[in-house]
Amino acid sequence: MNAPIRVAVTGAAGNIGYAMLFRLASGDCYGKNQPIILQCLELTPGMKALEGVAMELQDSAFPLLHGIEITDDANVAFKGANQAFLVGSRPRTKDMNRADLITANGPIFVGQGKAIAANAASDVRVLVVGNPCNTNALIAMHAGKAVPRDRWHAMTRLDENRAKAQLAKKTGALPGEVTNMAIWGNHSDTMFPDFNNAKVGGASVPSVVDRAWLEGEFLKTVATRGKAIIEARGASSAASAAAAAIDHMATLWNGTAPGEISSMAVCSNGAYGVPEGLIFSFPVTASAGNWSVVEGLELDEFARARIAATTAELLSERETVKDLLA
Ligand code: NAX
Repeated sequence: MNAPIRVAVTGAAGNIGYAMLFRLASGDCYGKNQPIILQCLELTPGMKALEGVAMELQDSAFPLLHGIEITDDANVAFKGANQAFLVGSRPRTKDMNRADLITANGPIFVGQGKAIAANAASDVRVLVVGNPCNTNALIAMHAGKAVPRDRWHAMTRLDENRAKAQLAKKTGALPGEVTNMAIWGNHSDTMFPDFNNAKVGGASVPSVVDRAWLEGEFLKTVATRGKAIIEARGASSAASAAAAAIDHMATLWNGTAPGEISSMAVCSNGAYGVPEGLIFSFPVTASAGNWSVVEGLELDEFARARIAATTAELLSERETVKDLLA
């Protein structure tokens, strides 16, 4: 058995938090030999509910759960944290557009970025789930400058998983047979699920699926899936978002299999012409907590146009929050 790691989760009493904590505690992310100490952060009004979640975690008697701390103080939640899931943020209400949401949530990520830099373990890895996650991660990365830039991630794994599921459904394959399904860009409806470089049962996707469907219905279904879930369920994706967050951090922790590509929104180093410093979803490989962008993928004119559009959106989001970027 390894020594326990400290895992911070913000927004821990929310829907995604509730779906995620039990899977973290049961070993689904870091494996059955890796005990964890959960450090859960909530807003003060959410603390009562969080107490109840902590009681349920205790009652589950997970052998790998070596401790649960609950707090409304970010400095306490991130103390010694090796892994951090930044889920808590203000949800978008009917009267808000995307820019309003960005402005409302930005200050949360300034505070949390600073608290991570001041308190977390030297090997900390951070995944931002709270929306708009790419730009929130950008804000946190700037506020937490002492933490190397490659440690800050935003989540596009749910988009990757949704794309895999749609391709599996279309071809009759199992989801596990769909590989190398990379998402480019922003976690928004401008992101580009790169069907050209994806594979089903080892075959290139465009060689087995009609291109018109890929460019049309496939992209639309993946881009609007979150909305479709809200319409059907009356609430936004929670268990699938939690599953994707666990997938992302498990991939980073365990590494990608040889030849496997995954999607992570990470700080651009200029690869594929994406402006440096943007938190941008790239096709990556991972090993022992580190990642690298997969080089040399072919991008046709259609893909390049889609990537240009999602880049433009992220640049405009960066402009909206420029006063928060220290
Ligand atoms: P909930 O509203 O159920 O839960 C959010 C929780 O965060 C609440 O309990 C709230 O009290 C807490 N919170 C708010 N501000 C906080 C702060 N400053 N510090 C600590 N806790 C804070 O939302 P939920 O359904 O769990 O969604 C959470 C976030 O995930 C939202 O921003 C949502 O938009 C985003 N999502 C991101 C996805 C992605 O793929 N990146 C997909 C799913 C989801 O939409």
